[in-house]
Amino acid sequence: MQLTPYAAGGFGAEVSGLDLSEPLSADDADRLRGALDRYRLLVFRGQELTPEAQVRFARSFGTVAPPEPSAGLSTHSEAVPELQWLSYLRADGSEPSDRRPSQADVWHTDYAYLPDPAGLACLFGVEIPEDGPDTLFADMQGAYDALDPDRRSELRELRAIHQQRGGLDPALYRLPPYLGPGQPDDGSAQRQAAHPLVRCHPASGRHGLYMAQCYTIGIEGMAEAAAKALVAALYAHATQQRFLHRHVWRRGDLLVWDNLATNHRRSKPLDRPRVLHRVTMRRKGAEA
Ligand SMILES: O=C(O)CCC(=O)C(=O)O
Repeated sequence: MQLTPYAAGGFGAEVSGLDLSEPLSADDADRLRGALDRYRLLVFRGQELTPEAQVRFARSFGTVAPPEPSAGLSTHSEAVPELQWLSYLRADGSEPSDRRPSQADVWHTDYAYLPDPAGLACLFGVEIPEDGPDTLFADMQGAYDALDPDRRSELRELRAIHQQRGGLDPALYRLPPYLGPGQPDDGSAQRQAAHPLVRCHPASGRHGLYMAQCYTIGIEGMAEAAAKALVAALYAHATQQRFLHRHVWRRGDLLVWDNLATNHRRSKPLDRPRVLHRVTMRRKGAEA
């Protein structure tokens, strides 16, 4: 197994020399967990993975979390309920009727609106069109480190509030259909959680900005306008080119990322058939 870091700053690395359709050795699994804590994003190319093999691979990083309902995501099959299917087409194969951008088209960390969000996720490229969309990743630890020390201590005092159908500018995108057909909107599908705006990584001890354009609705104890301005300023900082990695998809790519340390988004809204398989995990041995 070989690791090639993408950047001098250590954000993202490509892993070669592993066939993930076969079970990982305990030694390789250990090295991959360590590499993910260090690089926050791992990319494997040229894999042939069944849904079962992807779930087995995901289990090397921790407990596989039950899928959460999200825009464009549906459970793959009853046989593999842990795996979600992220597609342009609807589950019945029809074209989407609402083509506005979705929450995946703005910067986010997955499921920030849950009290204990799954800390890790992996995506496998099954059907990949030419010309994207790509997936963009932002290094939220690198962005935090680059702030000046006073700013860092101020931010460490704050807690951000995240909501499932939220975001400081919800008009930007289409919200997912959280409710099933005929299910009354009694508010139960509207989940909310508060987390420190700066989270400390349980394995590396590094701090990172923890926020999501599509979920963060405010900062505890701060007026809405001030919270909006703060989150916008932090995004302007964290999404500078020097903190970004763009993944240009090929069929057979498998990506694993750490949601405590990164944000991600699609480079442009889906407008053509594309299928990714997705599994989310809770880190082994630590709270996510
Ligand atoms: O479709 C993509 O490129 C990104 C998917 C995404 O945002 C997610 O899986 O959370």
